[in-house]
Amino acid sequence: MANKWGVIVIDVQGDFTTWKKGSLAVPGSNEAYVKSAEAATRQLKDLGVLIFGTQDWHPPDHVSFATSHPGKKPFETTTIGGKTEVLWPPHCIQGTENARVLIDNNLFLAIVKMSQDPAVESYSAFKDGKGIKTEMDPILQINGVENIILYGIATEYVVRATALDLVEAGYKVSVIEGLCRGVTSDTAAAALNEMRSKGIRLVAAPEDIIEEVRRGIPAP
Ligand code: VGL
Ligand code: ZN
Repeated sequence: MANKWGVIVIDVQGDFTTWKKGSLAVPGSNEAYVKSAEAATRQLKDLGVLIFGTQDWHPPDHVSFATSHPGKKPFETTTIGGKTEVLWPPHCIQGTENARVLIDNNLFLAIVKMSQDPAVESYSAFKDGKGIKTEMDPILQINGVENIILYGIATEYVVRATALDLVEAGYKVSVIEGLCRGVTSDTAAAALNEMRSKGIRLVAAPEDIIEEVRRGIPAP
């Protein structure tokens, strides 16, 4: 049975939300947003879908933090490992309150922690910035999951990078747009277009896919 449905809830953590006054709060990430993502996750789990999550989990001196680059401010760019990268306010520091996943942790079969290497910027929950794979792929494989439903934060960073790596690895991926939040509307819209152009299916709302799961129709 290698055609099961799975969900990957991306980085719904305090530091990315306005609800928890996070250091890198993205627009529209209020309590109502988190509760709607949680409700959809519970509904999908009740239909038998396997639920996985990701958790940005940085050491305090992570290379993506502006504070690690004297003279640099958050949202400026710099070169890391030969690539131009955005610098962030410190966020999702291992073990801190706002690094917690805000969705009921009992819903998850597993939560994959990411971006733990202090020297490496990583936006994909599938592999890090050096190309080293996380445990995501083996976890999906051991559970026979092939059709993946993705949503969370941030649209143009971890949602985008993870979705692109998953399709490249042969998974079928559907992104629920209404349950994603981006850093800016322009970059989020561009990321959604890029995902669509690379074979990722975009659906507007959880209802659009819940009915399909209920009827047992495999993703296209
Ligand atoms: C993310 C910026 C920095 C994300 C993580 O989860 O999309 N964005 N770290
Ligand atoms: Zn991060």
